Amino acid sequence: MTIKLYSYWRSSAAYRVRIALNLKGLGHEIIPVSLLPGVAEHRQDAYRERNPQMLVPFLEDGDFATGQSLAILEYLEETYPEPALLPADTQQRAAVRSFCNSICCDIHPLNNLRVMQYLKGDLDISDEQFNNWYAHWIIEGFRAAETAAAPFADAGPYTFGKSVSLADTCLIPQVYNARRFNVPLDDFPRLVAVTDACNELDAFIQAAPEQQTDSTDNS
Ligand SMILES: N[C@@H](CCC(=O)N[C@@H](CS)C(=O)NCC(=O)O)C(=O)O
Repeated sequence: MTIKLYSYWRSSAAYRVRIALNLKGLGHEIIPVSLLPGVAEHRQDAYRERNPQMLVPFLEDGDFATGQSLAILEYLEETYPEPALLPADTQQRAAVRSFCNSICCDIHPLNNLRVMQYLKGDLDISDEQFNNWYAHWIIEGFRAAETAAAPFADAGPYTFGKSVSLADTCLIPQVYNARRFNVPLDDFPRLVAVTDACNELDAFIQAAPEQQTDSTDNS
């Protein structure tokens, strides 16, 4: 049974799941859902019936289906445990999950598409105010992420040392977003080093936005 992932090339939440699917070597079909303003397939009936949350990613695995990238990552980890993307040790697992949550729950939602559209559209803020908002929440979150990842620098190239984990699947898409919006990363040398290391791995290369078939969908 083929795994199907409803995805948008520039969706960093979908990017997390694309990386995990590749790391686990799981064959899958990517189904593009355009978030492009004016197209907004994710808000149309056909997609809303599938996922009432009207967000990507959305995963189907046989009869099972779920949205929310963290739920999908945990589902994949439990259903397809090899290679493991969470450490065996309970406390280390909590540390990885805490890192993932800090990105997926405390940074990303503040800079999500619908939030950006509300700020720029309904609240009519200027480009400068928008850029300040965007950078503010990334810098605030990355300060904590840098502090969490820095002690592992001697242990290995990835966020928590020698093994790639769910932390990396969440970090690298957020760094992509930061770069897309020209957020300076000089204060986060460990996060940049981890990103460089991950981006040498085929699983991350193939999951990158520019590698997606819908990357010609301009936004
Ligand atoms: N908490 C959700 C967030 C998903 C999400 O925000 N996806 C974005 C793309 S990265 C989206 O579909 N945005 C559509 C919109 O904001 O209207 C998850 O982790 O899956």
